[in-house]
Amino acid sequence: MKTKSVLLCLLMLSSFACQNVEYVPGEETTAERDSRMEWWRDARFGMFIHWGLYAVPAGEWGESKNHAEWIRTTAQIPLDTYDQFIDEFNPVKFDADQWVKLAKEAGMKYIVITSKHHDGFCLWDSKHTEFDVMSTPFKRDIMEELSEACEKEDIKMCWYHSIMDWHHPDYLPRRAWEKDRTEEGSDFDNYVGYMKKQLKELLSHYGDIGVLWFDGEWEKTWTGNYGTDLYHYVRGLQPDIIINNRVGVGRSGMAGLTESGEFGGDFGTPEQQIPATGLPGTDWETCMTMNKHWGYNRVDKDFKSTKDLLQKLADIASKGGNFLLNVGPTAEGLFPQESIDRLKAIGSWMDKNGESIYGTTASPFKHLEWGRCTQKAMEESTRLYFHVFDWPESQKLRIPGLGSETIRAFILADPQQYELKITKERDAIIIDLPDNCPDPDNAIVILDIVGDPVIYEAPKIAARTNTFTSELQISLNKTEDISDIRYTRDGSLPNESSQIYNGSFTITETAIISATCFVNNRPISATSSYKYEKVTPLPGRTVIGLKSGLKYNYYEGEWDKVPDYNGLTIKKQGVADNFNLATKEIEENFSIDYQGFIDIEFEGVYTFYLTSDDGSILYIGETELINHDGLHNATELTGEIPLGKGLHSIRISFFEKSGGNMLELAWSGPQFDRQVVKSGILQHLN
Ligand code: FHN
Repeated sequence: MKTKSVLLCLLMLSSFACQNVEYVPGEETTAERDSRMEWWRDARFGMFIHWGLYAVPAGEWGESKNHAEWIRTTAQIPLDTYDQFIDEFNPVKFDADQWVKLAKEAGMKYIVITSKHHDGFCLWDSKHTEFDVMSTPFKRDIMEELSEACEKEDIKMCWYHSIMDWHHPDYLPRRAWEKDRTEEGSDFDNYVGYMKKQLKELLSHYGDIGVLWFDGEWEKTWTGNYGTDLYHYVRGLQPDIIINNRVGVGRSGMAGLTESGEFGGDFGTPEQQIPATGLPGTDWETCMTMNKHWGYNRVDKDFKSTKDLLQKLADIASKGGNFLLNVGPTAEGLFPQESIDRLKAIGSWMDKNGESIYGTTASPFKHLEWGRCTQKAMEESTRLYFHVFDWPESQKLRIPGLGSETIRAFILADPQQYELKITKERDAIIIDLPDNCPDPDNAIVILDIVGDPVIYEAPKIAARTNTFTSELQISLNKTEDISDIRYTRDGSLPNESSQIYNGSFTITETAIISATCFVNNRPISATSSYKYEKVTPLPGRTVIGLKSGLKYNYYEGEWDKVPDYNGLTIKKQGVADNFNLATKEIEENFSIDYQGFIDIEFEGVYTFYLTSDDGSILYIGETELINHDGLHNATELTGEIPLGKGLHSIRISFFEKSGGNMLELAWSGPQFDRQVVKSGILQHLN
């Protein structure tokens, strides 16, 4: 064989070798990761489907109709009773092609379906359990039919898979109320082995899978090491698959983002909420129900409007995230009509405006009064998509602080792309709009600009508190160094003769600070404005006979909010050194009511930071300063209050239902930065 042909063969062999690149943990380059994430980042919009045995009871059990996919736990249904749903699951109206077409026509690019939810029931033909769809009268592999339908429609098939499994004998822990299911002989590593075998089925027999959406990772048996191992295992089966952060631990509750230091998979998963701002450098996807339940609930008709869903889609895309919108099919295999109606309406909007969502990146603006913005880089220009939620009556669309040279503007839905007039006013670009709004839910106005966007943010106005009792220091900051900040104290619009900011200044009376960035005496940014009010402090008291610590009353019971203590039996009472739950006797279903005094050494405005899981209410004197009541994970609310020197009564009422519990009160004042309230200044009257 001639040298040349040998070389050619070697080259061919090496190219084949490259095409079957194995996944090697830790060896993925940024470029390779970007390539793997590209379809997902461009897609922006997917369908979540929660479907399983729980569709049979459809949320109803006994007197309650508010259950859904958690029904086995929320209704405390024993395993053998729940297993009977197997004989009733026969979704004869299920049509995979119809489902996939509904998703595609809605503009969704991927479908994430519950291959197995927490109840452990498997929607595919698994060789590793009888608790699967082949044991039902339906006897069809739903995942096979769906993956084939997705293949036909070029929709990415993705699996939701619950780590938590309330059915498998080796999964731990058991449900607290399942007294009859011993943990004896259970081996969690056996369960992990079972889960891996099932994942191998799901990643071997159904084609390329776009995303593995893990869930149910929050119980103490699942660890970061299990998570990292499972991530590598799954990538080893399908190297190009994308895996969410719930494979690991450290997800900050429903905020869905992984705490630093923990392994976060490929993207964060805010649930039923949208982050307040974009998260530069972080891939994330908000998942959300259309009504109040993930799984089908027959009586839940509280569906979000199409307008609300479209504006959520725009808000999420403007922050660089994906939107995973849920459908909970019925036991017959049908999407609820309310879901179909919304999917179709969203689809008709996407037909005209999808370009403003797909393949876009986050807004270059921090805030737009009338809507949102997404953007797309072109060759020598950038296309800005303005999502106008509130069509201005003036027919003038005001884009603040845009320093870029404009090229043209037009309505995306306008087939003629009629050019709209563009003018400049102070720092803003003004686009003249037609009087007829093309879409009251979200109308897209396109503005093409030269190069990358040049945005001048309005100056930031900062002070320690929003109110003050004697004086307050004000500072102004900006994000670039080419301009001067000019400001006024009476709320008037700064102009070329207004005071130039050259360092923080003090106010001693109520003032409205307004600030704008100027270059060559021309405003280039929007104007920030904030009112700082001078207030009278609540008078402190002198109280004789105080002792250190707080009085507390301790109660046990099950509540969804801070209870009304009148008529409740006090289980225990005494003196606590601080607001720290140290006197609790159990981890769930308890409430503690703390009362005492806090000693204020210097008059001024104090900020309190109340963190709790579950609910809490902070009272200072007669003021309910922070109401952080209700069921939630450990999150913080703040409040500020002007206090005179001396003693002020303080009270925190707290309750915990289930899951983690914690309570912490921190504060900052005229003489100190944020710190946990120290025990030494808390006192009580015997
Ligand atoms: O417990 C599940 C819940 O049933 C649902 O699947 C959601 C969807 O993301 N995830 C968990 C709650 O965070």
